[in-house]
Amino acid sequence: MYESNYLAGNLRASSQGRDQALFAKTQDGRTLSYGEFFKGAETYAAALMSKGVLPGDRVAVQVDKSIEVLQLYVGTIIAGGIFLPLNTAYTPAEIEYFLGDASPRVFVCSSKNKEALLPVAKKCGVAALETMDGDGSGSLPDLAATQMAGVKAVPRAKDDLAAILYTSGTTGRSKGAMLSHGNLWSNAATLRDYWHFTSEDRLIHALPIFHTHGLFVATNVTFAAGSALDFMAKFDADDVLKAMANATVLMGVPTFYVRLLKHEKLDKEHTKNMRLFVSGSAPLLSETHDLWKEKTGHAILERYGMTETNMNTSNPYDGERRAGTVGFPLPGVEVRIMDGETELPRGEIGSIEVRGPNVFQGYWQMPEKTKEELREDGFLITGDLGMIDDRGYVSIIGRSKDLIISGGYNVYPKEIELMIDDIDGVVESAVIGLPHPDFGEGVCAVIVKDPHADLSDKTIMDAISTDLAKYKQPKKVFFVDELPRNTMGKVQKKSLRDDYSDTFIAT
Ligand code: MLC
Ligand code: AMP
Repeated sequence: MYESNYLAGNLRASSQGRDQALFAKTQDGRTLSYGEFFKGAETYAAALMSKGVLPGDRVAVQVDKSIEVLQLYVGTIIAGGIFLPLNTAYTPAEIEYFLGDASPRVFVCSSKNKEALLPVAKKCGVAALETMDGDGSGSLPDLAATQMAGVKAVPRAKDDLAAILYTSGTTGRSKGAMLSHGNLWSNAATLRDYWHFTSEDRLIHALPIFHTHGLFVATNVTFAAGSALDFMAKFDADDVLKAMANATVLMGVPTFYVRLLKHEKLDKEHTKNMRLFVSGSAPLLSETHDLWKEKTGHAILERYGMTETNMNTSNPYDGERRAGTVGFPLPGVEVRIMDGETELPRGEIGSIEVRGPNVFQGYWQMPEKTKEELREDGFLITGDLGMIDDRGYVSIIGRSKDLIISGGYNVYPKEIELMIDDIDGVVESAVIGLPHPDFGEGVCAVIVKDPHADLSDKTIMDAISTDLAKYKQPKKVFFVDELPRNTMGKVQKKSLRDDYSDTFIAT
């Protein structure tokens, strides 16, 4: 029934014949078997088709986390559509850009946001606006409930698109990374094998499901192995610690581990059922790695990925998991360190480039951007700086792209600088990331104002907060007389980061 659809067929195959096996348990105690999950996904596929979704149509989704969202994801794939998840923190102004750029056939939002988003959807020519809430209710679930399961999957090949995930851009404009059926499945199968996932596993799923980490790494690997999910609405250290009694794996961003380490009950006893702790999306401090090992006896396995590539490298399952490194290139993935057009030898720092079946198809309707970052030989210029040591471990040393990663969310300074510079009385601004004990990096704005302007941090925040997602908003604003510049006139963000480095860290 699913065979002709590359991704859906593969996701389904691993649990074939095991329809009674547990797929997910939610926090309110609801359990869902694989059979029930896929039946529900088929009704979502039928609902989307009844709304006119044709192969290649985009289905944009900004809703609270629920199992039904995963059914909608798989249902979109079964219907031959392209799933386009959006961060729940995005404001209507931010959503307008995505809907305008991707022209989805269907947009699914929370019922609480419907009033604000209806005019936005109309303006962008979206044919159908549907609702879906965290408790599984809404107009789309209602429609799905009237549909029959058993719909035949729409044929889709390996190179057809399965998803578009927007990543913010250095110019301030977000870019839609196009991921194919083959991109997603190859990575899921590789990670299942590399991390020894089996049907005996139970993964604590506390990540959001609008990004690669929670949607593809955690969920697709679970499908690929026929494992089960402990499905949580959001990260809560208490809940996660409790779940460890029956679970085997946790995937998280470094903030998860930092917060769990603060929990008084974290010890070897509470983690004894667990076999694997995975960290990624942002750098894990060696200090966090070492403390975790000391308290739990487990070495966190750090891996490195990107929206454009899924996962690229991973520390080994067996063998030394080296703190401060992201391990080895995954099977089938090539990593090289470049200085311009020259490949550097081991031990030298340069630009990290990756190639493999995991690497995306390019940016949606941005051929020029795609050309800038995806080389003709298939290597993607990641924008990360790193090196490979003599044993083959890859380390990320920094970034050539001007990017802040806060609690695993990417924040591109340019987007915020453009908004701040638009405020009356602002001469110019620089947005930087400063060391933050909880989020890794905290967003800060350094602003030069007109000496006669009556501006305070409050007036700045008032001016940008309506249109900017909360996690992107500066947690601190500084006013200065001028920004430091080099001889070329370029703002020296490193010097600013040094000047304000203690802002969030008590000295
Ligand atoms: C929430 N806030 C954040 C924030 N998350 N601010 C900065 N950065 C963040 N990441 C804001 C809240 O709005 C709130 O504002 C205040 O900070 C404190 O919120 P909180 O209650 O402590 O936050 P919480 O809801 O617990 O969320 C923190 C978190 C969450 C770390 C659990 O951000 C999270 O789940 N992050 C994971 C992101 C992720 O999945 N990244 C993967 C990308 S994929 P106020 O003012 O209202 O108090 C990728 C590729 C790869 O990168 O390699 O994986
Ligand atoms: P995103 O665009 O959200 O997919 O973020 C991808 C970026 O996150 C990468 O280019 C890296 O800069 C960063 N990243 C992901 N994993 C790690 C890691 N383990 N260590 C350091 N940075 C990471």
